[in-house]
Amino acid sequence: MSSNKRKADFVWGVSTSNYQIEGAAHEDGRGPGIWDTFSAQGKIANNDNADVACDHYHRYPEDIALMRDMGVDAYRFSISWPRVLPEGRGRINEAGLAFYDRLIDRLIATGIEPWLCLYHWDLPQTLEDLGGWTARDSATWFGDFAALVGRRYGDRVKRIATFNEPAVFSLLGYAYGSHAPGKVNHDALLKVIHNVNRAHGRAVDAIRASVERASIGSIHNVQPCRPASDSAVDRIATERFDEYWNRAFPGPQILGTYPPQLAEALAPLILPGDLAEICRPIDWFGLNHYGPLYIKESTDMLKSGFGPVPAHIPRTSMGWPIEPDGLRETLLMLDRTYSLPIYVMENGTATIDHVGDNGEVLDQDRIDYLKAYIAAMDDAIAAGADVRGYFVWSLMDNFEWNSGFKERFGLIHVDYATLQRRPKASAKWYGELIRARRGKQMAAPGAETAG
Ligand code: IFM
Repeated sequence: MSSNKRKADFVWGVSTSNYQIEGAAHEDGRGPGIWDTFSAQGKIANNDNADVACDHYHRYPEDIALMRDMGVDAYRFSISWPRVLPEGRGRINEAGLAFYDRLIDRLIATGIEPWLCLYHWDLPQTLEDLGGWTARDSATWFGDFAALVGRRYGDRVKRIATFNEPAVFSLLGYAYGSHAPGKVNHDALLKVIHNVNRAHGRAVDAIRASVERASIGSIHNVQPCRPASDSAVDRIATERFDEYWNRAFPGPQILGTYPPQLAEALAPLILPGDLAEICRPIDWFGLNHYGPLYIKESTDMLKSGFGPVPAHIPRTSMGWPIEPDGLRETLLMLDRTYSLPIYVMENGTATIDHVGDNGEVLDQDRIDYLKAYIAAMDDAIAAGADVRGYFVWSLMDNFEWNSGFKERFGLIHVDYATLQRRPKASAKWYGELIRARRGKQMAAPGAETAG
């Protein structure tokens, strides 16, 4: 596809995930998931939980109206596995499936394209009790779940991703213990990596078989890994960490091979035929990107850990480095390595937002961040990277996993006491950017633009 055509079709969107916004944790037959268990163990800041979250389950019409006001082309959301299959397999919960029918139908009626992600970290607890992703059977469970979703929504939804950030939930869940299910176990981590990859392959096949003209991707967090110091040990730790964080999933899924250190560690788990089952043709690469990582040798299980961000680099309220050029570098690297069209499926920042006396939320830091990162994406496109869309994380403030509600990533402010939504200054800014860019595309179809 020529770069002219690419620009004219560029997709501007916003992203969320089911567990972070839906709430209704105990309604309409949803089963428990691993994050419900993890939260009940007191593992979340401020002892928060997502039982209510943003109450999107009931307020989705208002949320779609807010998206319409912003003028986005597309909305990326995820399906709650325990809402549609309360035990993870077998018994289907019709009420859960019907919720996503309502959501999808309303998006389409509003002119917003639904982009569906199958797994954003909400594993049914019943499956976890059977070993979760450490069990080889998990690939079959996930393939069956994907087939159910494909059959039910595939007439209306064509853009489907298998997993969101498999490296994050695997490593934080099994190497660092800071995310559900809160384990620290190297053997388990290796099994999880391989089984999640096998599950991806099964899901791709299930979606191809059930959805006509499906456009399938997988969404990965990819971040340049930089040694926190010049020492040899930090450089070695960084190489090791880069394999686990950036390459353990896209490598086998798209290129059919694990990176070298992982290939050796995983050898006893890889059965004949596994790699062919994992490496199924997909249509696009979903990139989630926030900033680079500074890695140091550590006493953690992987002997690699998160080091300090150099003092001169600005940081977000979560301490994440703000380095837009890292996005340009990452997009060009992905384009060279995987040769797939790329969609930026998440980019954004946590900021400390206050509601002013007149109800305004002036989040200039978020606007500055988004402007700089979108400019870096433009630079990557100008340098030849095949980037076809950009989605802000996130549509609205939400449950930021083990940080609870204290970190706010939204374009829309959510008052968790009243559940009132208020578009922040950044929502207005993003809407204007989309209109300006679309205006240029329509004025000169196919022209390269930089608004
Ligand atoms: O909130 C998360 C999201 O669920 C996955 N990507 C990163 C976001 C910000 O931490």
